[in-house]
Amino acid sequence: SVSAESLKPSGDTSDNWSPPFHEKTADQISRLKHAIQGNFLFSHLDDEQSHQILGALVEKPIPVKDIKVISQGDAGDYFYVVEKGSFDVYVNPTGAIQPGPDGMGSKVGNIEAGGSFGELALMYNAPRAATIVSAEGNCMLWALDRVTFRRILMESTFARRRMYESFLEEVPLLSSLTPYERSKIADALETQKFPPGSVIIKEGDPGYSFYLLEDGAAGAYKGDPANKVLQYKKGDFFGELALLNDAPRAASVVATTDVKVATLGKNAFQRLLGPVEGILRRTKYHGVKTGVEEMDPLHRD
Ligand code: 1OR
Repeated sequence: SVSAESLKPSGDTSDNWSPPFHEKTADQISRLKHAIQGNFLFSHLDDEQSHQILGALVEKPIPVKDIKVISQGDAGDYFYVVEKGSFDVYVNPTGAIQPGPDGMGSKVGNIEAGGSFGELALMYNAPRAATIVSAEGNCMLWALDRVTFRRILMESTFARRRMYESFLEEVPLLSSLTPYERSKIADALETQKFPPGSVIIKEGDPGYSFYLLEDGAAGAYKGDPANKVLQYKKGDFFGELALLNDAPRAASVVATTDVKVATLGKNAFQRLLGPVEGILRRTKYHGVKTGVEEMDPLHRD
């Protein structure tokens, strides 16, 4: 049968490529499914793509602490998903790992079970941007080869990441984040569309998501719909208060035009927007009963 994949235009002209298939035990399959369950990188794949990825992943146990899985400066070969254990990320600002005790540079992060790493070199045909070292014993990784990564994940997941990266660069709230932090947010966003007049958030409801306005215009009101308190345009955010304060929605938000929003679930919001929580909390809604111009000007220019 002809797969959808082979009908898609791609850099490599049509060929007989099919992903490697590594037979797995029932136990491996269930562990693997559990490991990738919460990972946004796999949530936009169709059934065939998921099946191909599951088949192509190979188990890679990392039995002891301090094993270098990736060395900064090397060429990229595999993308990794963490099933068990955790890994530290080191970056040497001068480039590749240097000889000597400080050669790996300083620790800039940690990746835990359910997370993944090693995508950048494969996406951009670039040297490894960081060194990844096991932070404990008895870790388990799943590795995806470069070709399968490029043929399947690049056309779906990472095409989305790139699209959202350019939008997120223009969002004032996120301007203090590093590009890598914005990439992680891009992976976690879900797109939703609303026709004019539809209620995106209803006052009094519990809050499960945070919203970035990707396209169109929306307005917020409290109580009476005539009582408009805020106007939102592309790049603005809303829906943060209920999540920050664990409180019901403080206002309704209604689409003024056709609207496209990018949403983050509560967990992702807390995990990924931690660095801008201060800005979110300082966003004050003065005199919400009186006018659209009264939101803290800090976030309204
Ligand atoms: P890679 O293929 O370049 C190293 O191999 C991997 O480390 C990289 O893909 C990412 O998956 C992962 N900057 C660059 N790469 C990072 C970072 C990172 N964190 C994890 N990786 N930064 C840390 C941000 C918390 C920015 C440091 C300036």
